[in-house]
Amino acid sequence: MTYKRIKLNYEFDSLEPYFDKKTMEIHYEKHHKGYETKLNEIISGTIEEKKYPELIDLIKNYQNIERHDLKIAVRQFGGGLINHNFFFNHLKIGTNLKEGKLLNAINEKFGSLEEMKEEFKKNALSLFGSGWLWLALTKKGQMKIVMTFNQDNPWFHGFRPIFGLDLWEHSYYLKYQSSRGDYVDNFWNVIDWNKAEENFA
Ligand code: MN3
Repeated sequence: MTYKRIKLNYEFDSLEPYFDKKTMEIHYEKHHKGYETKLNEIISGTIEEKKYPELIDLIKNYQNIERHDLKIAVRQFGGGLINHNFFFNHLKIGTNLKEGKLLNAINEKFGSLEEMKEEFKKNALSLFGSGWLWLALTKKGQMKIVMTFNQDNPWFHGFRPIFGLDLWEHSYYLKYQSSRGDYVDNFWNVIDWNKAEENFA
């Protein structure tokens, strides 16, 4: 298997009570594993697998894949795999953003951290269907809230993500049902700001 899920460096119940154990377990062991399995099944033995052994390179070059079914698979399952690897890697309780370059950039763009959170939530609530919301940088280094549909991701579109939030119902419905806004509010309790700063740097 060429492309792999990250190993979680925390337990399924580590993000309680904000992200519940059952949701985390199903999310990682069923959904995330499904993207991993399906991508590897279809890409095994292809030229693309040899050419891009790193998932990030496969994702960045997805537009160049000629075989139609493979291109679709990379978009859906490759996208799902990299999105969840990125997302699960920046979850941790108890970090904060009190100073530093990321906070300065957020303040400059949005006015304050609170205003960024409000803007992020407004965007999250406006998503119709399934997708993701990201804080990302454009090629020119401008900070931007970016929405992507299905398992599309910022790399497809030339953005570099700082952090992302899964807005598929499978990521919150067991605990929050239709209250997506509460899920977004609680995301701020489990975001690992240290990882976000690393991603920004
Ligand atoms: Mn998901």
